[in-house]
Amino acid sequence: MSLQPVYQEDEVFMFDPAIEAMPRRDLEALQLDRLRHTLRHAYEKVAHFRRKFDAEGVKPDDLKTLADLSRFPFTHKNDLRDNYPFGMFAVARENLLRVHASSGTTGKPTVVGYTRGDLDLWSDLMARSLACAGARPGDITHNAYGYGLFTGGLGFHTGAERLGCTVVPVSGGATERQVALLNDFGARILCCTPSYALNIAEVAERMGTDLRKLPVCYGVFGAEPWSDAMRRDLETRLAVKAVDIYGLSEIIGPGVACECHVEQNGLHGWEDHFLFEVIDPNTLEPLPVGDVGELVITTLTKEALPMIRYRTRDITRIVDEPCACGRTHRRIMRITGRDDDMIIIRGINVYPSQVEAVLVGFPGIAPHYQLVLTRQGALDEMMVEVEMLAGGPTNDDARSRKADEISHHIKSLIGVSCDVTVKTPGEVPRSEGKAVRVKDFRNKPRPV
Ligand code: DLL
Repeated sequence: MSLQPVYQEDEVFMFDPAIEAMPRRDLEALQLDRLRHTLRHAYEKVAHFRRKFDAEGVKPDDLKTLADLSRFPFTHKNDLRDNYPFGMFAVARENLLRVHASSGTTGKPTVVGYTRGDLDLWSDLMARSLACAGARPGDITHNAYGYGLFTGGLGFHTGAERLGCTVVPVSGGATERQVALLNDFGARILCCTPSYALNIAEVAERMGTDLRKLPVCYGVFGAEPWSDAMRRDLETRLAVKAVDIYGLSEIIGPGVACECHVEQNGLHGWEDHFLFEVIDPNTLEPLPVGDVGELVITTLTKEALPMIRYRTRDITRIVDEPCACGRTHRRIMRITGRDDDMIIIRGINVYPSQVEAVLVGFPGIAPHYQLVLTRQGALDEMMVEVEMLAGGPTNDDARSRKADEISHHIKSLIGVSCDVTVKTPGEVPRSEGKAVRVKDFRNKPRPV
C-alpha cells in the first residue's frame, strides 16, 4: 500500500452550496415558511400534538414570527414512549418505508419512522454532513457504525452512497477484521463512535498495523459525548482529522449537525431543515444565542414524524460567528453531555466528558475509563476506573501512586473528590458502539 500524506488540506466542498452558504435573512425566511407548514401538519395529523396545542391554547396560525415558537409546547422522549409504537406518526403506517428504534434500556423503546421523502432528505443531509467533514465523491468510506435499529449504520450508509462514495458496510464489532479491511481497501473516511475508533486503534497496534500509514485521513465520529483531549488522542493514533457529527433518532438520526474539517470548531446545524433553540432546563425559557443550556429542536420538513420543540436533554450552546468554510448555518458547540448524565457529587455538577478530559493523555494511563456511582447514606460517591498503559509498570505500588496522582488532578481541575482505581491493561471494557461510561449502583447493590 502506498504511503499517503498524513492528511490533505482539501478545499471546501459543499454538497449543496446554494443552501449551505445561504444568507441568513433568506435562511430565516425559509424557516418561517416551513415552520408554519410543519405546525399545521403536526396539528392536523397527530392527535398528540392537537391535544397539546389545544391544552396550551395555541393554534398553528398564531405563529407570525420565528420567536412565536416559544408559545408552543415541548415534546419529550416520554411522549414517544406513551404513543408506542406508531401513535406519533403523521402519515398512515403503510406510507412508512422504514422504522428505527432506540435501544430502550429503560422502559419501552422509542420508535421513529420515515416516508420515502424523509429517507431522501436524510440521505441528502448525511451526504452534506460527510462532505462538510471532508469526504468527497469517490472516497472509500469504512462504516463501522452499528447497522440495525440504531440509526448510525444505515444513516451513514445511504448518505455516503448519495455523496458518491464507495461504502464498506462493515458495522460494529469483529475489530481485527476492521483493521484488515482498513489496511486492504484503503478507506479515506472512517465512520464510527469515538470510543470504537480508540478500540480499533488499540487492536491495530496489537496486530502490528500502523494505521497512521494508511490512506484514512478523516474520522467522522459521533453518537456519544467526547472531549477535545480524545480528539487529539485519536488524531495522533490514527493520523486523521477527527470531526464531530451529531444527531438523534427522534429528529432524523445522524446528520442533524456536523463539524467542518476547516475549523473543527462546533457543528453546523442544518437550519434549513431544523430549528434550534437553547433553553434554560429549569425555567424552560429560551436563552440568548451563546448561552449554555439544553438544545431543543423542531423539524421543518419531516413528513412521518414532525417534532415540535423536542427536548434533547443535550447540553450545549450555539455560536453565531462566521466560519472559515463559508457555511452560514450556525454552529452548535460540542455537546458536553446530557443533563440526565450529569452527576452531582457533594453539590458539584460533573459530566463524564470532564473526567475524560483529565484522563485522556494522562502520563502512563490508557484512554479507557468508567465511572462507578454508589450512594453512601444521602451522598453520591464517584469512583473512577482507569487502566495503566500497556508496557508500563503494573505492580500494586505503581498503580496506587498513579491513582493518587489522578485523584489529585480531578480534584484540582473539576473540584470533586473521588477514589480512583487503576487497573491493569485490558481490564476496562472496550466499546464497539456507544461506550458505557457510567455504571450506576446508586439505587441497586453493586455486584461483587
Ligand atoms: O446516536 C445518532 C447518531 C449516530 C449520531 C451516529 C451521530 C453518529 P440516538 O441513538 O438516538 O442517535 O442517540 C442520540 O446521542 O441525544 C446525544 O445525547 C448523543 N449524541 C449523538 N451525537 C453526539 C455527539 C444517534 N456528536 C443521543 N456528541 C443524543 C455528543 C452525541 N453526544
